[in-house]
Parts: sequence; C-alpha cells; structure tokens
Amino acid sequence: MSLIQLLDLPELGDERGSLVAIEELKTIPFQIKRVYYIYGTQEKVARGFHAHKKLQQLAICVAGKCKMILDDGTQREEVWLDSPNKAVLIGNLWHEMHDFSQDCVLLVLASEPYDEADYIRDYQEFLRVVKL
Ligand code: T46
Repeated sequence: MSLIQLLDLPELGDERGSLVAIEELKTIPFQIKRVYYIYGTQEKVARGFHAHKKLQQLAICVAGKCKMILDDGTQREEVWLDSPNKAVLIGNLWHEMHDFSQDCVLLVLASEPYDEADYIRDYQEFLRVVKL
C-alpha cells in the first residue's frame, strides 16, 4: 500500500479565478487546531526530518512547489506538491521536504497545538518506535 495519501481538493472556480475550501472532519479527517505556513525557504535547504507521535497534518503548496518524502521505516516514497488543490496527509510518518521553489508557500493544517514533545527528530529513534 502506498504511503502517499493524496486529497484532491475541490476547486470552486469561476470566471474570476479559483477558490478552495477546507472543512475539518469533512474535507479532511481531523479537527484543525493549528495552521502554519512555510515560505522563503532558501535554495538547496531541506526541512522536516522528523515524525510526530500523535499529530495529524495535511500539507498543501498553495504557491510554488516542493517535494515531500514520506517514510514509514520500511518504505520511502516521494510526492511533488505542485498544485493548490493537491494535499497530502502526513500522519505519523517520517517526513522531509526538499526542492522548494523560490515562490513556495507550504500551508500545513494540524490537529493539535504546537508541542515539541510530540516530535521524533532522530531517525534511529523513529525506527525503534515503528518496529515496536
Ligand atoms: C512539520 C513540518 C511539515 C513553533 O513555535 N510553532 C509551530 O507551530 C511550528 C510548526 C514551529 N515552531 C517553531 C519550532 C522551531 O523553532 O518554529 C521553528 C521551526 O520549526 P521546525 O524546525 O520544526 O520546522 P520544519 O519545517 O522542519 O517542520 C515543520 C513543523 O515544525 C513540523 O511539525 O511536520 O513543518
């Protein structure tokens, strides 16, 4: 089974342009407690390199593009986030973001408030947790 769970967000477009609406527990399978966005990422910089214990997240490049790598400790897959109506569920997978375009704005919807204790930032520790 693929690690990449993509959501095709419905585009409510008309002659004026496009609009995408996201509703908790309807468009996405969790309640949204936090929203953040990443932009201005410098060339050749990669981000992420962690997993979350509890947090559920959905990531969308609302402008530009970047490559998301998802890893469950056994397999590793990548997906380009390159459209404002293409969203990926991160779940509890190890994730890395690479190859940000200069104009990339990566929007992330999260199920919990920020909590550093929810992060697993060491890959060996992540492997130990997923093999339990
Ligand atoms: C994730 C990926 C997709 C906060 O204070 N509050 C917040 O809500 C967030 C998200 C971060 N921070 C602080 C923690 C660090 O001092 O902002 C700084 C940068 O965070 P971090 O190095 O974790 O950034 P990324 O891009 O590696 O990871 C972020 C999220 O932190 C993470 O949860 O899944 O984006």
